[in-house]
Amino acid sequence: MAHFQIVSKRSCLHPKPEGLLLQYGTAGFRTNAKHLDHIMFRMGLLATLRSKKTKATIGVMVTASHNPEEDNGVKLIDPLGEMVTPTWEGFATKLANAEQADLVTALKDVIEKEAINISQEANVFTFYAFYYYGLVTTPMLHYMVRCQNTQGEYGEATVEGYYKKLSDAFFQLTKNAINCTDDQKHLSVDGANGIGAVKLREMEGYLKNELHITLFNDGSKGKLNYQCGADFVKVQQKAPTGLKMNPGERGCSFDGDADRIVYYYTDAEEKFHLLDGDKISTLISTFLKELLTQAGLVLKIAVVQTAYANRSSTQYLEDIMKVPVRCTKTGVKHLRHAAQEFDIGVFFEANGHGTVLFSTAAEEKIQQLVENPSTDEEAKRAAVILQNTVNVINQAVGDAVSDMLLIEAILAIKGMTIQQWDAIYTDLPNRQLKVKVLDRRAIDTTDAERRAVSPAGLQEAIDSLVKKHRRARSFVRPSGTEDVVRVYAEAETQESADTLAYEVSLAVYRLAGGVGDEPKPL
Ligand code: G16
Repeated sequence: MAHFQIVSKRSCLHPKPEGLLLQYGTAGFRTNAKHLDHIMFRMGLLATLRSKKTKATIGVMVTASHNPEEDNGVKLIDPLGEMVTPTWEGFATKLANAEQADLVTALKDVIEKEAINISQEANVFTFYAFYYYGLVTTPMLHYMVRCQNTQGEYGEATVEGYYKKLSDAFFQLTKNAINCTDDQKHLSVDGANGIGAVKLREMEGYLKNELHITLFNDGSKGKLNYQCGADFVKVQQKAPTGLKMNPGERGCSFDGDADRIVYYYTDAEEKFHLLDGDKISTLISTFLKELLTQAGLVLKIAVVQTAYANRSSTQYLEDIMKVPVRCTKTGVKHLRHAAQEFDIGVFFEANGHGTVLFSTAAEEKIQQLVENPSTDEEAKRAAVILQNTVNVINQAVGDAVSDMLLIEAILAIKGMTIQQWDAIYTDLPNRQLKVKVLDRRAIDTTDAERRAVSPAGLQEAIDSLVKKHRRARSFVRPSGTEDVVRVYAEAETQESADTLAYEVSLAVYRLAGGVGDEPKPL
């Protein structure tokens, strides 16, 4: 009982502002940092319980990720480096919203529901809980939690271990490069003024001569995610500020905590071309499928997307590549879940957040092929590349650095320029907007967020607006990381997509309790 008295006393040092209600959203709690003190304290408590329950290391990541500098956030990371389960997300919300006097009851409720034996498990948690890594990217923490809980089988649970594992696999892959000139080894990286820039600087030494990085927005000046970073580039469809690139050269942007990446280039006419998460998953799945064929391996490969995926990408994957495609709700935890149903599950959100999962059986089959002396030369080469691909990928979570190395390796191995990659299919023009409403929970959705079920009349309004445009599609959903409703529209022309996005925004504003100025045409 003494535990609870201590918790009660200490929690008074981190009081919950009365009446403040926060939800464990798409990726944890995310809001203005000044509202998060009590949340951080309470998530420390919950991580302790989760660790006792699982008898494993649990990660706690503090990050504002793609959000503005004044925001912050916290999320819990489960034993294999994945997001915490939905049940525990529910506990997190309950704990976060318990008034001061009810906190201990809320804690006891979790302990009871999950049958946690606090005294028996206390040592396990204490041992892991104070292992402090300092500043790392979100995916590095996910990676380390996984390494720790697999007793090092996944890799060494240190920053150096991470750099070494990824760079070694990258070197093995680039040995297969076709005529890779120094120019082709060059990449401009926008670090979003976040931790990814710092870590990439540290990692550069490990990459030696295989990748020449010019780093922009490295945090030495400029604000986190401000006019730069993957979210800015994807939503605004333009290059980040501060980045200097010649026409035709490759560039990429990380987000603030380096779990997302998007690529781009500018053509001779200075037109900006974005290669987002959909283009990335197409490149990766095509590469993997070709290797499986060369290796003679029969493994079920699929791509998981969300409603934001450009319809051209889905059609290309299904119709041309003959790769099954699944659609889930936004949030990598949902995509990951769907990806686990396949031997190889490539999951990417259009915003550049994603990775690839390999089942244990798939990894074993690849391994057997590599080790089998009777494997023919072509099959063996493909199997070795597959094995190194597994090693360069951070299967724990989407990881900008790991994704970047994989993409660079694929382009080098295929001898492919960014223009050739871009030409695989042509995106339908699209537009994303945000609408402020009184309470974004007024919007409820179904069918992997592709249809709105409330407020009444909204979906009907969207349906009739969509009909006015060619090859059009639109949906709305409440954000889980910002206090806004997101609107997505795509259509045959940019003008059409912009008009549709504006019209749907107006419908949201009028039917879902819009606040502030009415949306204006773009
Ligand atoms: C987080 C999630 C992503 C999600 C994004 C936006 O990204 O991890 O899965 O796509 O938020 O979510 P929403 O549209 O609900 O605001 P990050 O990079 O901020 O961790």
